[in-house]
Amino acid sequence: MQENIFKINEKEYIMPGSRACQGCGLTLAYRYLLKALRENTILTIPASCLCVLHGLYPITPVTVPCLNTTFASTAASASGIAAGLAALNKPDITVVAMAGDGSTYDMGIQSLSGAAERNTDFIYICYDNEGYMNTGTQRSSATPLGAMTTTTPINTKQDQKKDLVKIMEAHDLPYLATTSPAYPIDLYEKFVKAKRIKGTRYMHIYSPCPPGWMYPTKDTIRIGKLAVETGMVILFEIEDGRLRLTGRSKTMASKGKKQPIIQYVERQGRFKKMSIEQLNTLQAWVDRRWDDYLRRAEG
Ligand SMILES: Cc1ncc(C[n+]2csc(CCOP(=O)(O)OP(=O)(O)O)c2C)c(N)n1
Ligand code: SF4
Repeated sequence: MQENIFKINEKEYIMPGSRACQGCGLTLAYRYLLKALRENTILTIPASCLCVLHGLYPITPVTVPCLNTTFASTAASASGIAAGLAALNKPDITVVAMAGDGSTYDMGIQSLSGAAERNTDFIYICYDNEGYMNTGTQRSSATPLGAMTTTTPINTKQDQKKDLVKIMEAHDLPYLATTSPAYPIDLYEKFVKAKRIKGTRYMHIYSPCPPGWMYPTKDTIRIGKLAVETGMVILFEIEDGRLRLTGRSKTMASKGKKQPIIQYVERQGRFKKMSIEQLNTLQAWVDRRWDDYLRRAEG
C-alpha cells in the first residue's frame, strides 16, 4: 500500500452536528472509513455510541442509509441485507455492519461467527473503545487488564482482554485488518482495499474514548499513537492467510523498538488503580503478542 494524503476522498459523509463527545476516536475513524467506502454503502448498526452519533429519527448528520438493529442480530441483519441485494441483482452496493466491542465481543459474537463461517458478502467493523461506553463505561471482554470501569467491583478488571481478532482470523476470512484513527491513511487504505474484496471482511478499529479512558479530549491522537508505539495495539492486515504488519507497526518492526507500556497506561485515569503486578503482567502479555506477530509477519 502506498500512503498518500492526497489520495483521500475529499467528500464528507458526516455533516456537522454529530452527537458524539468531543475528541471521540470513533467519529474520526468513521469519517475516514466512510470516505473510503463512498456512496454505494448500506449500514446496519446496533445500540451504541455510533447509534447516538447517527442521531434521532428523522434527523441525522450521516449521508449513507442505515438500518438500526439489536446487539445480537447485527451480523444477521447484514446477512439479510446482503441476501436482499443479491435477489435484486445489485452487486455494487457494499453492506456494512458496524458495532462496538460490547456488541461484538460479547452479545453479537454468535451471529458474527455464523455469517463469517458462511463467508457472507459484507464488511463487519468492530470499533473497540474497550467498554460499554454509551451506557457509562461498563466492563466488556475487550476491557484491558487493570482498567477501572463502573462494573469491575474491586475497581480494576482482573482478566486480560479477549483476543477477538484471533478468533476472527480462525474463520479464514478473505480479508482482516486492524486500524486506528491515530493513523488515518493506514485506516483509509485498508477500507479502500476491503471494499474491493468479496466475502466477509473483518475490520477492527482501536478507538480511544476520552470520558471512558479518562484522558483530556485533546489527547486522542496521542493516546492512539502510544497504543501502537507500546505494542498494545498492532497494525496489520491478513489477506488470504498472509499476515503483513503495516504503518507504524511495520516501521517499529524494522527500525525501532517498542516503548514500555507504562507510557500508555500513565496517561489514562482508568488505569490509576492498576497494581505493579498487573502492570508487569500486561507488559508480559504485550511482549508475547508482539513477538508472535513479528514471527508471523511476511514482507
Ligand atoms: C440487549 C440489550 N442490552 C442492553 C442494552 C443497553 N445498551 C445500549 S448501548 C449499550 C452499550 C453498548 O456498548 P458497545 O457495544 O461497546 O458500544 P459503545 O456504547 O461502546 O459504542 C448498552 C448496554 C440494549 N440496548 N440492548
Ligand atoms: S463515550 Fe467515548 S466512544 Fe462514545 S461518543 Fe463519547 S468519546 Fe465517543
